Amino acid sequence: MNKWLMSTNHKDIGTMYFIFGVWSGMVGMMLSMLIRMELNQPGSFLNNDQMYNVIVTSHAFIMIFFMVMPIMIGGFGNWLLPLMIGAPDMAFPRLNNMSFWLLPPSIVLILTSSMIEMGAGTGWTVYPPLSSNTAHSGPSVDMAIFSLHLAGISSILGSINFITTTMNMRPKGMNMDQAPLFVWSVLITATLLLLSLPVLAGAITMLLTDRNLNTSFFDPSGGGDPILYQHLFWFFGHPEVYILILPGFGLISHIITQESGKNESFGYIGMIYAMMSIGLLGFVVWAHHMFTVGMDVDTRAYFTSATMIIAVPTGIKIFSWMATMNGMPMKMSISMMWASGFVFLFTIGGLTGIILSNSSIDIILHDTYYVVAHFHYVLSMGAVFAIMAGFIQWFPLFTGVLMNEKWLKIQFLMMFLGVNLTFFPQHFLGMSGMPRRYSDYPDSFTSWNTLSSIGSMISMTSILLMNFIIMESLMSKRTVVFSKNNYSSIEWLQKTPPQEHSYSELPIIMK
Ligand code: HAS
Ligand code: CU
Repeated sequence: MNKWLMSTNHKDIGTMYFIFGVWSGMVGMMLSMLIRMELNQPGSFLNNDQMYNVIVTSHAFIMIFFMVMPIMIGGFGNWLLPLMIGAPDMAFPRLNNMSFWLLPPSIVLILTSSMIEMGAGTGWTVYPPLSSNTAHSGPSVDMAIFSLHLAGISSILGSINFITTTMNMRPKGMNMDQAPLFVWSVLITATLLLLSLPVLAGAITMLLTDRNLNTSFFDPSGGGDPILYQHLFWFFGHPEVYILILPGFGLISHIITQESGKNESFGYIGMIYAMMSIGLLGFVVWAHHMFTVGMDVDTRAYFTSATMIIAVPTGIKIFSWMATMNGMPMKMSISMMWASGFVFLFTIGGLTGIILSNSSIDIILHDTYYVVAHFHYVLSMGAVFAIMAGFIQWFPLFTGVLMNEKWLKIQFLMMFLGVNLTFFPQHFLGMSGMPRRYSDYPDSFTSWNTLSSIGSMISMTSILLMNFIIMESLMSKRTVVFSKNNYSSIEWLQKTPPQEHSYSELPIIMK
């Protein structure tokens, strides 16, 4: 019991983050299925528009703060980062425990917030005046704010831990220009978190006092300005989207390098500078989320240009991954299928981002399903594909057992089909003007919406299959045998119990 509750072990804490993240992912997925059921055909299914918006809001919060971040940073970061730099554990093991245990109370707050009174139907952006006490009276929005406070504290403490570990606990011979790319990706992500989260905390605390203590930071009738909230939110919000993808970039680099049989990633130093540029530029493009607030043309020109420049370091990453793959065997491992799926689909999502960055085009597309399609290509097919690739790649390290490869392949193909069927049609809906965060639509949008809902059911089935594959592997206990540090020549040894193996021989440390 205390092994988990009071754990100071980076692997056990990493495992708890994985379990927490997967559980939240299931909740987030069920909410998304409710969304797709409501939108499957015109007319009302839930018969409650406020509830629909509460579901959309909870879905986003849970997927971002309780699924992607805990799994990528908490799960993979805790498990792999100390091992990759050869450290015995994280720098502050008890702080690490506290970072994790702040999350359960935080998710309880966000879930109860949606179950009491009217719920928080504000969207994950929580813009006033919709989130003010006039449009959202009752404690739901306040509880959502407290939930974000806790999740934010958790992330800030975690970031301090990762930065300190990376800086102070490397062996003497390992300079930063020799550190593995995943270590770099987590270091940069932690820096972004440390610089952006306090701004979000400030914004939502100002909202809290506006709601409860009669301040008027965002209320024009008291001299405030709701646009100020949007600036503060997106100064956090844009770096946040790179926080969601950068650790995935790190995972993908390792998987592609390893599975292509190379010793190091193509353009290793360039990959580091690309991630640093993406992180840095991520702080100066925030107003591309606010082109419709009535900005002057110079400001629009600046934010459009600055945003487009991010395609350059991102392109460096894409082309370096492809160069690393050059000459690899045609027969792919399952994790390599996810990794190549990532490179392909993330690029599609990135290109629609470039289209949205044109301020004049964005006036048309803002708040339509085109934006929803864009961010699900970079998240559901970027971040989630990176998580799946990493999870399958390192599953033997985490658990000591092997999954069924044939089922994993079927599961990959189902998921690939499902997510594309769900989100590709949303580009067309967006370009035809279908707005996001509405529970109904005109009849002319029916076909693409039905197709999208069918796609979401295929994705859900593939996730259920993944659960089954994991359970089957844990129950059958096919243990791992490593031959000469070659990961792809893992053999199955059915009879030996997993405890008899030492996993320290695993070749996870690589450049
Ligand atoms: Fe984004 C909205 C622009 C990357 C996530 N994004 C969102 C939202 C989320 C999100 C969650 O400018 C919605 C937030 C909300 O709730 O309202 N995004 C970009 C751009 C990039 C980008 C330019 N986004 C991401 C990543 C995310 C993410 C990564 C999470 C993982 N995004 C926007 C804009 C909006 C937006 C607008 C606001 C829309 C609105 O109206 O609300 C870039 O980082 C993407 C770079 C990647 C590539 C692909 C690889 C590069 C290659 C090099 C060659 C390409 C070139 C481009 C030279 C570009 C291969 C040529 C152009 C062609 C069209 C061919
Ligand atoms: Cu952005």
